[in-house]
Amino acid sequence: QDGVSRSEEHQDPFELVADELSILANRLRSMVAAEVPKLASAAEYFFKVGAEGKRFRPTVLLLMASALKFPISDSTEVGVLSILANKLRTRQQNIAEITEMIHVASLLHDDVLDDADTRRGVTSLNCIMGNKLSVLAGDFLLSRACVALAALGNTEVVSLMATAVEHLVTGETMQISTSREQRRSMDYYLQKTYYKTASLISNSCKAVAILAGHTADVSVLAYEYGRNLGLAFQLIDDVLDFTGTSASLGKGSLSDIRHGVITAPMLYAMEEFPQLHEVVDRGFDNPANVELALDYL
Ligand code: GRG
Repeated sequence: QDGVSRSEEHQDPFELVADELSILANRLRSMVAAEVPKLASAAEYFFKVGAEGKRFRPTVLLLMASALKFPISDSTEVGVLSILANKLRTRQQNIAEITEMIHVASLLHDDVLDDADTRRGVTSLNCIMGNKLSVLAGDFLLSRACVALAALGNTEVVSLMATAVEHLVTGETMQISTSREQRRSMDYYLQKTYYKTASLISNSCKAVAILAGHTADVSVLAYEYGRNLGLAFQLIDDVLDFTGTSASLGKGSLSDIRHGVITAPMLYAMEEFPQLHEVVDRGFDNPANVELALDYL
């Protein structure tokens, strides 16, 4: 089997970076420590054991860092090259930390916008500490991410990550302010999904490639990989919103439809069943209408 053993083939990707993930968890907790006690407890909330989420983005980035590590031979145990390789690897790990901080900042703001009561299987921060502190904690995490980015001293990487933040905001805006036509367009959905989910993953994958000194063609491939993975991740997330349970999702199911957000499963169903357009037009404030739409899915 092309030199890949059965056990390697089926290895859990999260397991492959388990040690690095626990180092990342500790580093994140110290990176988000705030001076004022209220802000400190708000900022650390989603970095505490039990509220850390799946850590999909750090896992992808740590695996990307391992695949794109600075190439030195195994015999180079000590010396300038191995010191350099370790230094570059640490910088790649920093991107995983920065990305998770940006991601959590977006979740904090998202829960305020959606008035969500559950996130990552625990009560949302806005429910516990209120909207004001949730927004401030998100702002705080973003500024800590900026400090960590600046420390890397690479302007191209700063620009990539800032663009990803801009795209998160753009994608969320596209989601909350859509016209009737836009809500029914697959192109609009894919564009919004790129901004809202895939851009952070693709730009951070590219940053990981750049920080190990790879050429432009490699960093573009890393970007494309992240973009496709991010789009696939969101498509699956959108299906799970219909099929998952509160326990498996860490939040209530059917949240998209209840918020009037039309995602890919509904768009495909609308293509197949034109009568569904009328149901969608009526909106989903009425639970009976939600049930009616679900019959088509
Ligand atoms: C402050 C950066 C910033 C942005 C503000 C609110 C907003 C603009 C953007 C929201 C973007 C958003 C929540 C996109 C959804 C991305 C997504 C798929 C989240 C869920 O990711 P998972 O499943 O979550 O990886 P866990 O909890 O496992 O980390």
